[in-house]
Amino acid sequence: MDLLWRAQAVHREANPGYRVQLASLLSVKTGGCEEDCAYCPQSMHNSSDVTGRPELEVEPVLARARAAKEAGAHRFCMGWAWRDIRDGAPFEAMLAMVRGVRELGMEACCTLGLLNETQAKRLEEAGLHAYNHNLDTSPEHYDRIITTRTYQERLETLQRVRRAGISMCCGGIIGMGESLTDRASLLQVLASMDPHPESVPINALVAVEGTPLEDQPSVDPLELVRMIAVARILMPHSRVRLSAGRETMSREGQVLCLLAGADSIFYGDTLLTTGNPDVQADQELLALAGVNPWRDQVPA
Ligand code: SAM
Ligand code: DTB
Ligand code: SF4
Repeated sequence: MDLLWRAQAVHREANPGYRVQLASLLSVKTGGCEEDCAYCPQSMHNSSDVTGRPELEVEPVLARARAAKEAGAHRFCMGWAWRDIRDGAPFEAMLAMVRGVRELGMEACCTLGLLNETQAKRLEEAGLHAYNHNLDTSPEHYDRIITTRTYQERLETLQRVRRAGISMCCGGIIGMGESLTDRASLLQVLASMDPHPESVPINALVAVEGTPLEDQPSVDPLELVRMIAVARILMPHSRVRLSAGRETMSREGQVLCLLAGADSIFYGDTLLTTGNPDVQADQELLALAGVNPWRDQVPA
């Protein structure tokens, strides 16, 4: 109760006029990823890997963005299952998608894996608002989750994103066998960044069959509430996103997360490859909680 109270006090002071941002998510390039992230259904190291799905082209992606906007989304996030995106046709198509989303008057976010300096700069020039690149867990627990790339490589991409002037979306996942100290350690890394990441997604593991984490017990929603509350207290002005894991949560659990300081949700029937509450259920949830979606004009 004390934690919730403190988180709420911080949140109300730092973000007056309580509002929740609705972000829609679309997987543009699905599956076949070279990395071995133990949680991820899209890794080619996992038998869950979804193969044979063609990469989406610019027009269908923009049609989805338009539909998301009409349904009330404020931000459009696009995912690519890459270790690092190749220059050439895929990168050019991705830039066209970013420009198209911006022309619709939405915030554009994308997640493409590791980036080099030139790629970061070109993304900024195309008008990208935010780059999502999660640290996922603590530096101490990381090696048990991913072996094909290091924490340090992730941090370097984040630094390039910052230097290019793109806002940073960086968070993690709970429920991957980590200790409470690991959770604290991840939050410490994030909160030690200066400035803090503008956006901090907190995901509860979706344990997908065929991944090494398939048998992990499901996350107690109160654990998610705690993680969000501590993130809010440590990073008062960041947007804390209640991300994966909502589909199996009760409305009450989700309302507690909002109360603890979450001010964004993924909005739309799917995340990347797994489900999410449907749009109508979310509209009802927000109305019942008396929370207003973010409707402001997106800054140029
Ligand atoms: N390949 C890029 C990368 O890893 O940065 C972008 C896509 S990746 C799927 C985006 C994020 O989704 C991951 O960093 C992870 O935090 C989250 N994620 C993936 N699978 C998940 C799962 N089963 N449960 C919860 N979060 C998950
Ligand atoms: C983030 O932290 N969570 C989103 C977004 N960033 C890209 C992705 C969640 C993916 C959940 C598993 C899936 O649907 O494949
Ligand atoms: Fe999945 Fe991204 Fe890891 Fe690839 S890099 S396996 S898409 S989380």
